[in-house]
Amino acid sequence: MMAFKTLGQFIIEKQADFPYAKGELSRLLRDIGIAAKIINREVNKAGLVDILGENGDHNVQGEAQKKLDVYADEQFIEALTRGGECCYIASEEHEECIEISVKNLASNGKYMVCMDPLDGSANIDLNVSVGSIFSIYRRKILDVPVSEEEILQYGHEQIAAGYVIYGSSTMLVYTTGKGVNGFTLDPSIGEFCLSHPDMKVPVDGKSYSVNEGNYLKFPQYIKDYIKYCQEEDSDTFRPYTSRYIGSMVADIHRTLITGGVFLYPETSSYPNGKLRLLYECNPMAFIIEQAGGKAVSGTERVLGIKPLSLHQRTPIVIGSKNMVNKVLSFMDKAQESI
Ligand code: P6P
Repeated sequence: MMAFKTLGQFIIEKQADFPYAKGELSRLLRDIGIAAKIINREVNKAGLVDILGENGDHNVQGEAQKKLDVYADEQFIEALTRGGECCYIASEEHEECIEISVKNLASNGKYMVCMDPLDGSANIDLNVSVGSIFSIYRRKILDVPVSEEEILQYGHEQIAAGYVIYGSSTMLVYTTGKGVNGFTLDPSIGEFCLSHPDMKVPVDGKSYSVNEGNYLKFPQYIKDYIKYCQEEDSDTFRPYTSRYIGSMVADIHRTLITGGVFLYPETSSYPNGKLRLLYECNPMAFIIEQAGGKAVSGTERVLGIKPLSLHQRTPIVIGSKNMVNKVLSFMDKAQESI
């Protein structure tokens, strides 16, 4: 039986990538892995334990909060607090940031985490894959109290980003800017083991992923692109397959592995797109770019968008480089015709 390298061994091994690292980032990634294992245990038995259904509360998005959402949020906050490397958390489940501070500033954590503790929550009761998404920034000034504008950094300033997908198996996929690696949880030993080293997005794909129920609300260039996907052309493997799970982590994970393009464009109901910049689009864009893919809002690179607020939304087109560029060519054509 091949002995897999565990997440912990891999993180320590890669610590050498950061000449000045004293282990803080390694410990922070370890803390996230611990929370993921605890959440995985509950997600896997959600159908059995009275943890499904709504707890009567609502989160800042006004969405009915599922108990598992709250549980996942609590587990990440607890693990990050206990680990001591993180001083500030922006979570989808909280309107304001959570400060984790100890008495003297000097011993506070140097890192800040943006997270969606359980993305795709509408699918929880349907037994469809859900996931956790995280994005890590480093503080730039250490001797002053942390504040919200410090976490509003460009996506290209991320130190690390990753997701956990709770699916047919549980995987943790992350990047620290030196490529993307995937780890599969081996329940028999309770460890994430390196199963997908150096992940790369195929430059082309044969599937597109978009909620076509919004078709009438899309801008014309997106409608034109969807029609392009459905045309018969064997040279470009069209018509493409349509695959949409409605859980961003699952849709992006498939795109990372098989290639393809995922789109959540602006619509008349979501003029700035639906997905959140800080804890959905930026981490996924960092991962996909590190794997050789591309992620744009339409008008600009996702990682180049200046965040102005914690729960800011952005449109997103992300995946195989050639397919994202094709979408952009439809946008350019539409703009020329104005
Ligand atoms: P729609 C889940 O609620 C989520 O935030 C993402 O995980 C997913 O990609 C998107 O919303 C689905 O949105 O409007 O297609 O149901």
